[in-house]
Amino acid sequence: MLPARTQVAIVGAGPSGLLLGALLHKAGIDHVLIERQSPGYVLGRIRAGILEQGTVNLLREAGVGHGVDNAGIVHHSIELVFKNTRHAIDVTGLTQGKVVTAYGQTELTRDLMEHRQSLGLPTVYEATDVQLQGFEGNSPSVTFHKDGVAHTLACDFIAGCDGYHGVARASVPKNAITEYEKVYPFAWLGVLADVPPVSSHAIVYANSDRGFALCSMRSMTRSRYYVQCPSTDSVNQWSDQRFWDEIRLRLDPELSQRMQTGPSIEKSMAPLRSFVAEPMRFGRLFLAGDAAHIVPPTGAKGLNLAASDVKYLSSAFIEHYVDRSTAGIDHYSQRALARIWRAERFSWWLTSLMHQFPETGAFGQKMQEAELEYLVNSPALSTSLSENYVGLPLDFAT
Ligand code: RFL
Ligand code: PHB
Repeated sequence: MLPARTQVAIVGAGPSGLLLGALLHKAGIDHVLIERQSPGYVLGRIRAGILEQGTVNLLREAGVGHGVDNAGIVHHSIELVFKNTRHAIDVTGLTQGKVVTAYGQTELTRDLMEHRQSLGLPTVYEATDVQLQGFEGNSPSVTFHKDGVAHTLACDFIAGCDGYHGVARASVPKNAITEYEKVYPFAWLGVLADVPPVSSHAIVYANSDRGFALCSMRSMTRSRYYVQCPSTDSVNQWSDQRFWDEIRLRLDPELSQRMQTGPSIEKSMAPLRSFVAEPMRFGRLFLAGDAAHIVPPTGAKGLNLAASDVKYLSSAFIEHYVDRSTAGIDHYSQRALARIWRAERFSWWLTSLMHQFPETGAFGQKMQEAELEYLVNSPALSTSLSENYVGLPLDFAT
């Protein structure tokens, strides 16, 4: 039976909504999670792969760290390929011991779902016609249909964790929100294959005059690779053979030769976009994760930013219910946006440095290569890259 009232209604059961639910439950705050899709559909989306230390710590704090602790692959460096040569950046050495962990969004989402199920927390999957009401006043509610039956869930607060195409941001009056957006003129074609990663100790980011390529992993036997391609391409233009031939041409000779290939088990296109909506609070409605911002995946920041939003938002609700203070709620948007804009800058910069744009040309390619030479040889620039890659601190003076 669904309750008719809860403290926090969470819309969207992606990583943001699930993690927020786990943290609220731990703090004794009631919530209901409402998701448009089925659990299988949510798990079928292959997305992010790299977790910052802060994200891993938050998963542990939520009681969901076992998966990443058992199966996550800890990385101390990243590798940059340009002019057919590979260079390692000692990320851990340049950040006083910080690391990143390769662990897929699919696996993380599965851990969060199983945790939720084991606790019997209220979740509605395949909810249709989800609508948000009354958040500008004192009596917000979420209405939806499930199996043809209409439901109304009254609540104190609504957390809009429903991604870029969700209903939460779209429910806000246009004059109350400012949106900043940049759409990149290319996409990533991603392939998942059961072959050992070509470089298991580091993610490889490759700049080449044929376009960007990335080598990542999901385990020691499962690889996730990407190539930059025109936004107008479709998956069926890319046979497995064409993909493997192309990625080899964009890597240095040693990796290209070492790369093992096999049949793809998933293949998808991702458009690249930078997007921020300001503010992230509208009365009793709070946006978190992709509902409020998108980064191009180059810096591996999307999922990590979702996690830091959830950290700020769960702390704000805990301060409200446990400490009877509105300070966290009042500062949520400002605190979250300070970190988001820094991650937007990093993702935009790395995307600009590594990809071929229509205007890049021979001169632009030389400029990218000169900047990459400077980067790998300058401790200052390598440190800047590293401290952004492992994740900036949670709090800034704002
Ligand atoms: P999600 O994962 O989009 O989850 C939102 C959930 O809300 C549901 N929903 C609704 N539920 C109820 N009512 C409605 N009206 C609803 N509308 C939508 C959706 O079904 C969904 O289950 O957002 P969340 O939780 O904020 O998590 C964010 C991350 O998923 C995202 O930042 C990253 O995956 C971004 N991203 C990547 N990040 C990386 O760090 N590395 C990557 O390689 C990477 N690849 C990607 C990506 C995002 C992609 N998108 C958004 C298309 C590749 C793609 C294709
Ligand atoms: C991934 O594993 O999917 C991945 C890793 C690093 C990125 C983007 C995606 O920057």
